[in-house]
Amino acid sequence: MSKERNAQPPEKLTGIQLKKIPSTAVGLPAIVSALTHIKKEVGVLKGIQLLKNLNQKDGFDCPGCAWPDPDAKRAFLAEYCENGAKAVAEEATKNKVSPLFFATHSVIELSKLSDYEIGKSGRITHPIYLPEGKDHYQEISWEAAFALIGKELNALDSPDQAVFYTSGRTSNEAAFLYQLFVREFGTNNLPDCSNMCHESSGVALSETLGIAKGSVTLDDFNHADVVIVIGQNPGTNHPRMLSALGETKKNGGKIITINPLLEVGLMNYKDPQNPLKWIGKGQNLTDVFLPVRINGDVALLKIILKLMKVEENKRPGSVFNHAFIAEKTSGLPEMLADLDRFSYEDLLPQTGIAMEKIKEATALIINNEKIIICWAMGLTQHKNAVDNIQELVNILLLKGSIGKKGAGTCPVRGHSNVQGDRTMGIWEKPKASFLDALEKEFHFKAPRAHGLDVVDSIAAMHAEKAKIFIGMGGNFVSATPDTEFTAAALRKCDLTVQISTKLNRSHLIHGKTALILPCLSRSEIDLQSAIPQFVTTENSMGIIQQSHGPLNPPSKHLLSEPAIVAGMANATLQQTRTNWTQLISNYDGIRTKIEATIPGFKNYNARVRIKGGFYLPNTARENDFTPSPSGKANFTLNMPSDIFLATGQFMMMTLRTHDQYNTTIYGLDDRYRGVLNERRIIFMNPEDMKTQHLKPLDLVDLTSHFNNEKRTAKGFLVVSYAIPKQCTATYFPEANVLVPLKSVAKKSNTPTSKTVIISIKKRETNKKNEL
Ligand SMILES: Nc1nc2c(c(=O)[nH]1)N[C@H]1C(S)=C(S)[C@@H](COP(=O)(O)OP(=O)(O)OC[C@H]3O[C@@H](n4cnc5c(=O)[nH]c(N)nc54)[C@H](O)[C@@H]3O)O[C@H]1N2
Ligand SMILES: Nc1nc2c(c(=O)[nH]1)N[C@H]1C(S)=C(S)[C@@H](COP(=O)(O)OP(=O)(O)OC[C@H]3O[C@@H](n4cnc5c(=O)[nH]c(N)nc54)[C@H](O)[C@@H]3O)O[C@H]1N2
Ligand SMILES: [Mo]
Repeated sequence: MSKERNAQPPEKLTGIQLKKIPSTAVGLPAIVSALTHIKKEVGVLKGIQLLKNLNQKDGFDCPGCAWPDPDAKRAFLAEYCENGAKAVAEEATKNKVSPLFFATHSVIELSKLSDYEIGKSGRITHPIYLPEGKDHYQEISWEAAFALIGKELNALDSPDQAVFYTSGRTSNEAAFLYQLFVREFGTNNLPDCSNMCHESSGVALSETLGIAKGSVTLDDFNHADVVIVIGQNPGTNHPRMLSALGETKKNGGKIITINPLLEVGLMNYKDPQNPLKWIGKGQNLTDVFLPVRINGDVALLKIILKLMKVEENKRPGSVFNHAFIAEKTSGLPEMLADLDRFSYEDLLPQTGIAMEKIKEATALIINNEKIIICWAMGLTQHKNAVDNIQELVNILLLKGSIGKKGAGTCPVRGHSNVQGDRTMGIWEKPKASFLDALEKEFHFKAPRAHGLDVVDSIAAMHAEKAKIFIGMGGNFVSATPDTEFTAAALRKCDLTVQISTKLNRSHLIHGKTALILPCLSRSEIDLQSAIPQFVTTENSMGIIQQSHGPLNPPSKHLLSEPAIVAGMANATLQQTRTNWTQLISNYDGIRTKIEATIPGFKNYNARVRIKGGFYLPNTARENDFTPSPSGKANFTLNMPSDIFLATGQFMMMTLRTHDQYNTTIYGLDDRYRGVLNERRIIFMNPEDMKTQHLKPLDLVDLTSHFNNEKRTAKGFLVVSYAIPKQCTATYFPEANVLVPLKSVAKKSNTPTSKTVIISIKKRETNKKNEL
C-alpha cells in the first residue's frame, strides 16, 4: 500500500444503473427513502423520536438546510423532508468511531476508502491525537488536547499564523464564543464555508441594497405574482421550499425557472405531508423554463432588461415603478444607457435560449409587480457571480419589487446556521463597529486588520505563512477547490485540529500533528452543570429560534461546541478577562453577551423562549436602503461572462446529487436525475458526445484548463443528458480536484465551482471496473 494518504476518493466505479427520470418529486418514494435511511442508521423507535421533534417549535432545528419553518401552522407529525430525515439519520447513526477503531485502522488505510465509506464509519466517541510521524490516531484526554492547542498557538510568531475555519452548522452560541476566542487570541483569520457559498450574494446585496441578507419572509410566497428560481435545485437541496412554491401557485402566482437542467423538483411535486395527495398527478410548479447555458445568466438578464426598457419606452409608466425609483434608488440613467452597449445578437448565443421563450418570461415580469427572486449556488460560484446577483437586483428595483409584501430578494442559504454564524461575527472582514462593541464588552484590543478567507487561507498554509489550522466543523480538504493543492497546504501545517461529529477526509489529510475533538450534534441533549441547555440558530429569512436535541449523545466523552471553545480559550489566552467557564455553565450567559454586542438581540433570552422565535431587523424588508454605500438602493452596471471556450473545451458545473450533504455522502443515487449507484459520471449533451466520438457510459478522463495550468481527474462515465451544448456537469467533491484555487469570483473570492473549463479524453480500456 502506498504511504501517501489519499486526498481524493479512489477512482473506482461502483456499478452504474440508469433509470428513467421521474416526472414528479417528493411523494411516496421520498417517504420510503427517508424511512429506509432512518431504519438503517438509527433504528425505528429512535427514528420516530427524532422526526417527531424535527423543526417543531419546541423541538430542534434540522441540520439539513436553512429553509425556514412556517410561522404558524406546522405539520402534525413533523416538519421534515426526505433529505432532512437523511441528515438527522446520518448524525444519529448507531455506528461509532472509537479509539479501538483507530488502533485497528491506520490513517493511510482509511484514506483509501471512499467518502461514502469514511462517513458511514460513524460518530467519533473520544478526543483523538495523531503524534508526529505516526500512522494511528490514539486517545488523548480533553485536558491534554487543550493544553497542546494552547502550547502550539502560543508558540507562533504571530496570531495571524493560525486560521480558524467554521462550517455553517455551528450554533449562534458556539459561533459567538469561537470568534471571541479567535479575536482575543489576536487575529481575524476566520474563513468559513460562506466564502465558498453565498459570499457573492452578501457582497452584491450589501453594495446594492445595504444589507447582506435576503429580504423576503416565508409568507411573501403566499402573495407573490411571480417567483423566479434561478441557479438553484430546491427539490434536492431545500425540499421544503417546494411547499412554499406550491402556495404561490395555489394563489395564482407564476413560476419562472432558469437553470441549465430541468430539475425534476421544480417541475412537479407531491406534498409529502399530505398523504391524500400522494396519488394523482401532483402539482405543476414551473410555468416558464429557460434552459440557460452555464454562466449565461447575465446575458439572459440583460436581454430581459432591454425588453423591459423597450416596453417602457412604448408605454411609459407601464413597466417601471417610477415612484419607487425616484424615492429609493440611484443610478437608473447609467444602467439604462449601459444596456445599449450590448446587442441582442451578442447576448442571445450566450444564453442558448430561443428569444420567444425569453419574451414569455419577460411578459410575466412586465405585467406583474410582486416578484420574488430565489437563487443559490448556480449564481454564486462564477467569476462574474456578483454581477449575476446585481443584475437580479436591477430587475427588482425597476419593478419596485422590494420591501413590500410578496416581493423581494431570496438568496437561499445552505447550511442550517450559516447566516447566523455571520451575524455572530464569523467573518474575516469584521466591521469596525462590531469590533468596537466586542472591545467594550470584553475589555481587550481586537485585531483590526482583515483576516484570511478560505482561498487565501489555503494559499497562506501552502506558503507556510499559516501553520495551524483549526476547523469548527466541516470537511475542509474535500469542500475546498484544488484538492491536491489544499491537501499539500494542510500537510505543511504544524498542527491541524478538527472539531467534528463524524469521521471525514479532513481527519486523514493532516498537519505534522493532528487532533480530532468530537462534539455533540444538534439532535443531542447538551447538559451543562447538569441542566439541559438549548442553542439558537438563524434561518435563511432571519428568524432566530431555539433548538434542543432530544437524544442521548453517542458517547459520554463528547463536549458541546461552546465547551470546546471555552477549553481552547482557557488553555490559550493568558490575559483574558472573559470568564469562559462561567459563560458555558449556562448558555443564557452567552446570549446576554450577544445581546450586549450585536444589534437586534434585545431581550434575547426572553424572546427566543417564545415559541417560533423572533425576526431580526432587516432594513431592505422595511424599504430602507440607507445603509447602502450611497444611502439609496443602487442600480449597477454588470458584465456578462467573458469565458471563451476553445474547440474541444466544455464548461463544467459541479453539483450535489440527491443523496449527499455537501461532502457527506448518504448514498450513491441521484434519483431525480435517473442515475443510480454511481458518482463518477459526467452529464453531456448528446450532440457534444457525437462530436467528441463518445457513447453513453464511455469511460473518460477530465482535464481542466486555467492560465496554462492543467489538472486531471480520472475515470468518469459519460451520461447523455438534456443539458445545453458545451455544458457538462459532475458531482462535488469528486470533481473538486479540477477547480483551480485561483479561479475565483471578482470581489467575493468564491471559487468558481460552477464554471470549470475542461476537455474530455476517452480512456483506451474496456475494463470499466479497473481504472
Ligand atoms: N440535501 C442537501 N441539502 C443541501 C445541501 C446538500 O448538499 N444536500 N447543501 C446545502 C448547501 S451548503 C447549499 S449552499 C445549498 C446548495 O443548493 P443548490 O445551489 O441548489 O445546490 P447545487 O447542487 O450546487 O445546485 C446548483 C443548481 O444551479 C444550477 N446551475 C449551475 N450553474 C448554473 C448557471 O450558470 N446558471 C444557472 N441559472 N443555474 C446554474 C444547477 O443546474 C443546479 O440546479 O443546499 C443546502 N442544502
Ligand atoms: N466543487 C464544489 N465545491 C463546493 C461546493 C460546490 O457546489 N461545488 N459547494 C460549497 C459550499 S456551498 C459549501 S457550504 C461548502 C461546505 O463545506 P463544509 O461545511 O466544510 O463541508 P460539509 O461537507 O458540510 O461538512 C461536513 C462535516 O461537518 C462535520 N459536522 C457535521 N455536523 C456537525 C456539527 O454539528 N458540529 C461540528 N463541529 N461538526 C459537524 C462532520 O464531521 C462532517 O463530516 O462546500 C463548498 N464546496
Ligand atoms: Mo453552502
